Amino acid sequence: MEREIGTWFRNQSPICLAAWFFSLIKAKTYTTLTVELSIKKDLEKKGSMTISKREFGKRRKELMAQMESNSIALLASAPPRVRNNDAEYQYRQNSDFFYLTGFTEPHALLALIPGRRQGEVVLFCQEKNKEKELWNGYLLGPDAAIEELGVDDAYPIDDIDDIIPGLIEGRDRVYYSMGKDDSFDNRVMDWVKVIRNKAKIGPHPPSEFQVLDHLLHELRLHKSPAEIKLMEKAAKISAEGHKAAMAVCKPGIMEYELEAELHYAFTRNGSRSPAYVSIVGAGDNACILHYDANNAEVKKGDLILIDAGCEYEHYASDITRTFPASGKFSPEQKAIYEIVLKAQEAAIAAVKPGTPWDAPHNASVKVITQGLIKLGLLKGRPAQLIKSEAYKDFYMHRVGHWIGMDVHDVGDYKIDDHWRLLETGMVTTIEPGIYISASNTKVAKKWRGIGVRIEDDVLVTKSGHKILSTGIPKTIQEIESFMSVAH
Ligand SMILES: [Mn+2]
Repeated sequence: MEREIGTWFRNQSPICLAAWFFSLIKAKTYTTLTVELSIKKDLEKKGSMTISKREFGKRRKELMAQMESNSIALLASAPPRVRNNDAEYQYRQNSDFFYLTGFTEPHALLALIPGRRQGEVVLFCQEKNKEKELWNGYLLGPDAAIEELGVDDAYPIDDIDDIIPGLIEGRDRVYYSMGKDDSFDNRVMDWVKVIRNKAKIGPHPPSEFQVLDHLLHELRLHKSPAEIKLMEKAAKISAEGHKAAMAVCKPGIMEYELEAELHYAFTRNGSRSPAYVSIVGAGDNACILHYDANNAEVKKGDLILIDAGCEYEHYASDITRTFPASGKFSPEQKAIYEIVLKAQEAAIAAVKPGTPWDAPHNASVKVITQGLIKLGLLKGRPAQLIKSEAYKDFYMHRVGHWIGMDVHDVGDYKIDDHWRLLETGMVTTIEPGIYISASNTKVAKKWRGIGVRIEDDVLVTKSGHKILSTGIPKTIQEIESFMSVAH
């Protein structure tokens, strides 16, 4: 491919090359124009959005209010992860730890000790160190942490083994995230051993260990107004990415070139990372649910499925759009797309306080089953096909998941074996799909290689719901007219 382009260049006259180059610039200016207008608006609000120190404090108070008396909770920051040899992955704080501290540095630990007279909130973090800071950047240090993060006490992380057994000592119960990180599990046990070894001379070691997750994750499941604002902002940035990719898409472009448009929009708007690995699947790749190779060429007649969302200030967005490579849906693609869109509308309509978690899913299953019968892709009566789960040949996943700081956010879906009821402040994705693989010989050839998913982030509100991910073409008419203007 590269060699072919090289030859092509050498064979062109200078005038011809200049014209070609000019046409490139013109195309680029034109396609990004509509997108850029709204990006600019975003940039004006740069840096103005975060969670307040007060809210982090409120979260700690709420968690401590639910802990058993005479207990301690320990939360560790995320460990840095090696990518290969000396190179590390971009650091991302542990969501639970960040939720309670707002602190983004590694090598830190938070202890919550309700009722402790000398201070209930104790942080351990790296000390200020001129040499380290010269190599790796600014460190907050324990002294400034007290003021900046609003904790009661802060100590150097290097002193933790000397200090923390004394904080655990005399407490009946230790809450921590058990069984997720071997090295942290071992450290907690080491601290307990120190107390046990001294037990003969007085202090008693804790007798109960409890998983912290449940209490904390129930808090995280219910989003505050400030969190919702950040999620809306994340979705807004992602929308710019989706529009940019849609605008430049044409047969011959590579999937990773579309991915680049997404990530360019994310980063230039202040998102430092996608919330998950972006999926850009053209043609049959759209039928692979977790496709992320993103290295195939977009062919004429393909549908492109993009499932991508940025993370903004530790909050995720998760959006999927499916559109035709050439800007025009074929009749078969249209027929499948209409069903998925109707299913998404029905599922979103089912999102309101008091309805069970699976109501939106069931609504989507009903519409998809009926739609597939109408097209002759399923045969039988709707009620019976739903019962036998015949739709699963085409729609094999659930309609959505909680979303928040994690793209698949924390929080139980069932309480006592029953689907829980939706409550104001919860946010879920709604993402039905139909996937007909190119190798599916059970259906007529014209249907094969069509994969469609449409996904938005939906907040449960008092009066029903609010879609957080707006402003991206979604109906067939919206997509076709957006792409015809862009091309
Ligand atoms: Mn999703």
